[in-house]
Amino acid sequence: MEDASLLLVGVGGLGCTWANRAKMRCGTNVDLLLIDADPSGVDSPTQAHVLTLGDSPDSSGCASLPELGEQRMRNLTQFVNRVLEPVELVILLTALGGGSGSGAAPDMARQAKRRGALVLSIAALPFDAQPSRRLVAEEACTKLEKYSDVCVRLSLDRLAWQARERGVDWRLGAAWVEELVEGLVATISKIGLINLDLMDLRSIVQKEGRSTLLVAEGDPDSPMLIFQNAIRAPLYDVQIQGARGCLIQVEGGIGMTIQQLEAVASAFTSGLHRDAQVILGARTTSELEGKIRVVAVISGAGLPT
Ligand SMILES: Nc1nc2c(ncn2[C@@H]2O[C@H](COP(=O)(O)OP(=O)(O)OP(=O)(O)O)[C@@H](O)[C@H]2O)c(=O)[nH]1
Ligand SMILES: [Mg+2]
Repeated sequence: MEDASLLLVGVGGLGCTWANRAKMRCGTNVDLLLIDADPSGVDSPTQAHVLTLGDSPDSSGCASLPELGEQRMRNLTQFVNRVLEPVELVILLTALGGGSGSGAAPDMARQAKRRGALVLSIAALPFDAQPSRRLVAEEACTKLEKYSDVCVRLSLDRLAWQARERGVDWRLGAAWVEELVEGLVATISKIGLINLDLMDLRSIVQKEGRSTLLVAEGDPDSPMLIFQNAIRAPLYDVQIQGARGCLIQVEGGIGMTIQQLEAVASAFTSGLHRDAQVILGARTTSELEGKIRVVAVISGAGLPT
C-alpha cells in the first residue's frame, strides 16, 4: 500500500491555533487546512491551505451562530473537494461553543466522510461556567460524532486546570493535543520498526461502541506510570476497561528494549476485553532518548461484557 495522505484540519479560532502548533511538530508528513472566519489571527501558518468562512471576515467571527458557520462551510464544497482529493485520513481539531467551530467542523467532517476519508476528531467542550455555549457545543458535538470515526471530547476545564499547574496559557497549553497528533501522524506515516497503516486503524475504529485516543510519555522503566498519565488527560471519561479494540504505537529511544516495549504495551492492554483485537506498532527515534511515548486508539468501549 502507498503511504496514506494525511490532512490535519483546524476549525474555528482555537482549533486553528492548535492545528497550526501540531503541524509544526509533524513536518511534511501531514498537510494543514485552517478554517475560520478570520484565519489571519493564527501565527505564521506555514504551508497551510486556508479557508475563510464568508466574504467579509470580521473580528466577530461567525458571531456564535453555528448556522452561519455551517452555511458558509457548505458554500466552500468545491475548494474542500480539491483539498480532500488525495486524503485518506483527516485529523480534525476544534473547540465547540462559538459559531465557526460548532457550525463548520461537523460539516467539514461530513464532507471528508462522504469522500471516503477516515475522520478522527478532537473537540473541546466549553467551560462549565459557559452554560449557553455548552448547549451550542452539545448539539454540534452530536453532529460531529455522527460524521467522525473517532470523536474525542476534551474538557476545557480540565485542560485549563492542567495548564495552570504547568504555568502556561490554556489556549496554548494544549501540548497534549499536539503530542497526540504528532504520534498519530508518525504511526500512520509508516516510519517504524513494526509498521501500522491505515488498514489497521480502520479495522480498529470500525468496531461498535465508544472510542477514544490516549497519549503519554514517560520513563521506560515505569510502564504503569505512563498508562496512568495517559488516562489523566483532559478527556471526557470513556471507560476503557473491557474495550474490544486497541491500536497501540510505542515509540522509544534507540536503546528501547523488547522487554520495555512489552511491559508498556501490556500496561495499556491488560484491562481490555479478553477477546480484544490488539494491533501493536513500534518505532525508535533519537528524539526520545531515555523516554517512551505511547499513542493508543481504543475502540469498542462501553459494551456489555
Ligand atoms: N473563557 C474563555 N473561553 C474561551 C475563550 N476563547 C475560546 N473559548 C472557549 O472556546 C470555545 C471556542 O472558541 P473559538 O475557537 O474562539 O470559537 P470559534 O469557533 O472561532 O467561533 P466564533 O468566533 O463565534 O465564530 C468557546 O465556546 C469557549 O468555550 C476565551 O478567551 N475565554
Ligand atoms: Mg472565532
